[in-house]
Amino acid sequence: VGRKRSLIDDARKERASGSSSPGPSRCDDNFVFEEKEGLVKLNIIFALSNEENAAFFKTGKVFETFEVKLLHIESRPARKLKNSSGCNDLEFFMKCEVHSSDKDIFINSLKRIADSVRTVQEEKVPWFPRKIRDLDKCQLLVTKYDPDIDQDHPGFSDPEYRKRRCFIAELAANYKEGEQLPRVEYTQEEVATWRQVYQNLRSIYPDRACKQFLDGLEQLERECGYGEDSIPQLRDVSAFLKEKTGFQLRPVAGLLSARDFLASLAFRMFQCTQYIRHASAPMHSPEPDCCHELLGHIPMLADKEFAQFSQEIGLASLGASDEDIERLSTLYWFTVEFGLCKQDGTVKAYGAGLLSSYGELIYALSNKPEYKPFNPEETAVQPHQDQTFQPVYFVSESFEDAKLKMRHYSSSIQRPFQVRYDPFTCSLEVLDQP
Ligand code: HBI
Ligand code: FE
Repeated sequence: VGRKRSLIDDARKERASGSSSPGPSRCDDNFVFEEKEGLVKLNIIFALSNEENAAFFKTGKVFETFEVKLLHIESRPARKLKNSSGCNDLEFFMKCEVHSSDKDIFINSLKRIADSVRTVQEEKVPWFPRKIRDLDKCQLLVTKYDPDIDQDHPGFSDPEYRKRRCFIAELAANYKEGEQLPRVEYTQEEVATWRQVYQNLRSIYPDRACKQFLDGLEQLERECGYGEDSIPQLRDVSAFLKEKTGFQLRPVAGLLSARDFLASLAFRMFQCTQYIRHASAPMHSPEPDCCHELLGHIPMLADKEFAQFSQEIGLASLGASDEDIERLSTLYWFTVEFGLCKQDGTVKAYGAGLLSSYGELIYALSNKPEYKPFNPEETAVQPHQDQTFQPVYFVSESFEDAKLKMRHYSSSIQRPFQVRYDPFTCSLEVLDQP
């Protein structure tokens, strides 16, 4: 202990005097060390001069002093020749575990003996929610088509509309998991917009929507007050879905980042906007609104198989790399948003983007667009845009077929762990793979 104290004191003095080792690279102060029960894991690299007598054993003393647990060690010739005699230095790579409070002093102590001391980052897994309450932290909004920013937004020059949007956005921003879903008292103008959308779409669903959608919508009309006369409340719709498929809703202020949106699906949670599009453009909205969610998405989420399909996409997204999120998000786009499937020999729509857009639903099922068979590897890299109709739609043989292909694709995503959803606790079990 006495020895440890003196090393610590030395290190403190060194820090106080402002001198630091002149090595080419040093410990990165911004590095995020994962801490657990007062211990941190470090991956540390350092070089030792061949000329320094028994330097390696001196580093061992440092480990001993700070009670650092060595987990792994490798050595290799250092890349740089340190002196003209051509004598090779050795470089060491060590994984170890150190008391969090000793981390900096430990590293500084090594720097007195070794050269080029540096820590390297473990392959990092992006944060993801483990329990349903963590979804309060999945609220990263994408500022795209914002009526306060985007001049082309139909509500941009309507201060009343923008005020209303702010009010509804606040409700979502203040919502915490487990609270009652906020109710919104919709104005006559808002209901009139809803009515127009509802009437138009409802009249073309029977020939164009898949049977799971029609089933779901009929149930919603019977049991959940769906109809042209009022905008359904998220609270009622969430209770309805919970009984049918275990899906629930939570309010969200606008377009969410793909990562946060997909992560919520892993918990059978659908993040749902509560505002309605601007009255001047009832047939089109550049961003998700309650017409899109309530008419496009909700009827499908009342189907057990589709609910499972959605959750599986969500589970595949957890902790995935940015590139994998991009691919999953594209797959989501061409299935959940713009997917077509064969039913009884004809092609029907099951994508919410189609089922909430009068113009595109008719277009997608005309003979104009190109169809391709749904194949995740190809679909995941298909370029797409959200300004006009899609140039291509992917058709799956059936839901079952889409689900199996999707599952196969998901299992090809590389992650250093496995996740399993526990429906009893609504949380994730994360299983490390050795
Ligand atoms: N955010 N509020 C909201 N609603 C969506 O339907 C939605 C989203 N963010 C991303 C998204 N959908 C998907 O298109 C994918 O990017 C995951
Ligand atoms: Fe959507």
